[in-house]
Amino acid sequence: MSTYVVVGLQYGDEGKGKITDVLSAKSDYVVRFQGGDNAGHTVYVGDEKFVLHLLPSGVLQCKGKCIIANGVVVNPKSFIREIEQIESKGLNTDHVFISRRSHVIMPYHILLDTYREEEHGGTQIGTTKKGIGPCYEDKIARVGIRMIDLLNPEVLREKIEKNLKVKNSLFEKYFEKPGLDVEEMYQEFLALGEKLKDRIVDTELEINEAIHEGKNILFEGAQALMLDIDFGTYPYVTSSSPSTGGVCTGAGVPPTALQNLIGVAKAYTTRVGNGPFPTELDDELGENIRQVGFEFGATTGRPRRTGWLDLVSLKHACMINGINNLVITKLDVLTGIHPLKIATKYKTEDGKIIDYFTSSTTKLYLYEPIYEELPGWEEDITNARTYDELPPNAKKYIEFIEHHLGINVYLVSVGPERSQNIIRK
Ligand code: 2SA
Ligand code: GDP
Ligand code: MG
Repeated sequence: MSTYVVVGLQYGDEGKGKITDVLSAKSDYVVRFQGGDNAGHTVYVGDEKFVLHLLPSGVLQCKGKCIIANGVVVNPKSFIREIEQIESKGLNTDHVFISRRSHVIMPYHILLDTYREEEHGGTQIGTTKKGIGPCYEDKIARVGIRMIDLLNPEVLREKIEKNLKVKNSLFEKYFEKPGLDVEEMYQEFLALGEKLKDRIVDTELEINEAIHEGKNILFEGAQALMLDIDFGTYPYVTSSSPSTGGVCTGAGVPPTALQNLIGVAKAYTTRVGNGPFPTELDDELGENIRQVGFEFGATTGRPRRTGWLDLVSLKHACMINGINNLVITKLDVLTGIHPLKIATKYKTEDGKIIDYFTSSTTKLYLYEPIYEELPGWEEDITNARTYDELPPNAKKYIEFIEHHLGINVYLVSVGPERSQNIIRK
């Protein structure tokens, strides 16, 4: 058996989609275990660009099965749209399945997410407005609708009725917006269930059987550790556990089955949405990185905030995830920048120097990063395919990260295309 877990170590958009695509060529299974269609995973195959939101990025290369496991929140309409998009490019999607236990993102979740984000005086998280938070809320409150419920007309109607009673009252009385119609929603979701019924299965059985048969399984994370509901910059986080630990509950897999824990980090940092970002570059250089790295949300198109690499948060992310292999992406974007800065410590508001990540989000806004400076390089590195083809200062940059974290960097990505990788032995 070989299991691989690919997770983001920063605030998302590290290039997990590209890495998953590369690794999935050898996978029998690719499994999404958390998040939903808030994710945007971009894969370039030649001149063709694919942006996957809900489907595992492995759908493009994996010859085996692609699974949306129980921990994912599923918008069935997005699922169908994405399947149709992929099929329109001539790819087969018969190997894509959804867990019977996955929770369904309903129209009222999307509205609630949107109204809250737009509420005057509310806490603007800067969500993707895909209904992710409200859907996970209902799951935990035990009033959610699961994929299996779409296949049972009586249960579906009852659950929609009960939910709309509460949600419509909130929409009408609190948000002063119109309520939603039970019958219309029931008919729509019953039809969606009918359309998807052959894909709705007990994915935990499939996955565990595959583990016992010694298959290659890749678990693909969405978002990242700094957006983790527990270990991220709460409340500016997503509502799931994008950590390696999230695989166990999100796919029904025992911890003992997880072997290769691969953490993906950009050579710098980006964040989309609100919340603290100690190494943010709110200047011309930050704008330059945004343009060169094409840092715009893959789902919403929002400009991503940019900044220096932050090893304090990266160390935290590696610790929680137990990362044993690192991937550094977008090293090419740093070409031509002198000097390069990497934060290794923070100075707290009362002058203390610390090298660990804080649980106090309010204090984090007051912390100042302490940087180490490294020399940059001028050479175009996008055609490098072996580590030795990198300029000495690019190697120094990689080795600085490696030594600081004590974790091997086994892949360096130097461009968005599938082949633009340096794999170190
Ligand atoms: P949500 O919608 O409830 O999950 O939002 C909560 C926070 O999580 C952040 N978040 C993301 N951050 C980076 N990338 C994500 N996916 C898209 C992409 C984002 C986009 O690949 O670019 O297109 O804007 C993603 N999804 C959620 C979000 O910004 C909030 O900070
Ligand atoms: P994900 O959410 O982690 O899958 O990342 P996204 O797809 O949202 O964002 C990463 C962006 O960087 C995408 O546009 C990728 O095509 C691009 N990308 C990935 N790796 C590299 C790289 O090494 N260099 C450059 N220049 N772009 C990259
Ligand atoms: Mg993304």
